[in-house]
Amino acid sequence: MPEAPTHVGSGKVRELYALDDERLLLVASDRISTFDVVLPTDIPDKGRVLTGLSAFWFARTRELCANHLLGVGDDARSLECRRLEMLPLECVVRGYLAGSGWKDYLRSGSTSGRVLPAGLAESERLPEPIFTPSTKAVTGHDENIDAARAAELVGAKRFREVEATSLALYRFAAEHAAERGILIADTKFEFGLDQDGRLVLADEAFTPDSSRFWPADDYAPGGPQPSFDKQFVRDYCESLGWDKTYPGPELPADVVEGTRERYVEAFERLTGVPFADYLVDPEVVLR
Ligand code: Q0Z
Repeated sequence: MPEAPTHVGSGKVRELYALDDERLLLVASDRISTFDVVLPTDIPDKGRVLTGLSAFWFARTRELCANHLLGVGDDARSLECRRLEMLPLECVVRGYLAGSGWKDYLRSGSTSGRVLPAGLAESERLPEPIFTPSTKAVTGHDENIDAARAAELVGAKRFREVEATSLALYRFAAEHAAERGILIADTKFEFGLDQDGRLVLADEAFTPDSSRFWPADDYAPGGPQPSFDKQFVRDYCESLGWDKTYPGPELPADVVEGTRERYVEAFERLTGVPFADYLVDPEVVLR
């Protein structure tokens, strides 16, 4: 008899289980967070959309970098993964100036120790994508660090490898997404090492939870951009005057349904696969 998976970790909206010594199961729930708070209302199919997108990108980028994907669960919301020795680094690539990159730039003209051109506007496309690693904070926000600090954490040679690999992955996905009307403003990767010390892409890849997705049609630098997936949720929460502390508000049915449609739209635009086909046979995104 196969043993029941052991729960080994929780993220905000995902759970991690050990299948055996070599394999993990990463399960994406339908929970949604906004302003760093997980809301009490689920978005049906969100976990399946994110799992399908991750699997799609892992399959499409395997020539650029090995990854941890072993298979997609029949439930369409779980990924069977190779268990790795994780690097203590959040590998962030920014193609546009948003979030903490923009905040850093306003204060110092730089982010993660990288000096940027003067006069950039919020959400502006950068002259070229930049690698802005951060440390994994156990609680609170990840802290942007410079290349020297990142190289201390993983070694200079490994640092150069994760930087080059991260930039190549971002360029590939950003170009694919832009052709389909979605700007990937920035993204976060986690890498691990296999038994032979080879670099392996782990965790999730180019999901709207690990990346900023913007609708290309509405792109207008000079201020914050609407989120492809979460904008209805943010607008609704702002309309309440909620103070962004726990507990978050319940979402009304129209916000839930509109948000679900945006996730499914992102899935279908990026993969080219009807979401209903993915639910019937999750491995369709791997082909
Ligand atoms: C990923 C995380 C989640 C909680 C550990 N292939 C791997 N090998 C070893 N460790 C990990 C992976 Cl993906 C690993 N996390 C992040 C994900 C819930 C934490 F779904 N932590």
